Amino acid sequence: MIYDIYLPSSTYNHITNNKVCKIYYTETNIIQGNDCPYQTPPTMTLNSPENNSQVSNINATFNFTAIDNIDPSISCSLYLDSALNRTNSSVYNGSTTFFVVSKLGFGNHSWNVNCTDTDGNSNMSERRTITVGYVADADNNGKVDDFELLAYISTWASGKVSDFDLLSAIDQWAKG
Ligand SMILES: [Ca+2]
Ligand SMILES: [Ca+2]
Repeated sequence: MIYDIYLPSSTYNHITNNKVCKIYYTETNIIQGNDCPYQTPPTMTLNSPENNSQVSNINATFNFTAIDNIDPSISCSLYLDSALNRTNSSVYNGSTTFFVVSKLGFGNHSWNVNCTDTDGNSNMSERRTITVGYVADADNNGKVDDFELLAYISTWASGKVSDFDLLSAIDQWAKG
């Protein structure tokens, strides 16, 4: 036979706000296991940019989804090159969240996200690498519009991007 016994949080140092753990005992008082939902940290999925992708030197959009087992709102921070860049302290559980960063320096950078739930449990996402360069889709909306193409042609004319990259940009522009 298994009993459910609810113990007050004060018996556990790691639990705050009078929250309880559920401990399962057998008749012989041996703990069968415990269930402490207030100790479970959020988990994060990085959506974009992809690992090893190229992003615009003008605007880079970092997109992720954070999920927590309980809390409706989570605090999440963006780390660039292991340094805290910015924090959104009211990320909705399960929603897609964006951080837009302007004028990242050229070259390689790493990015990852750290989220903390309201019980103080935190978790770190995977870390991805991106390369910042001249990208035709400067505003990161997935399309190359007329103005972006014209700007990219000037960048190409000044020798900063290859013919191949320009042709790819024209291709993207033609697709609308
Ligand atoms: Ca949690
Ligand atoms: Ca665009």
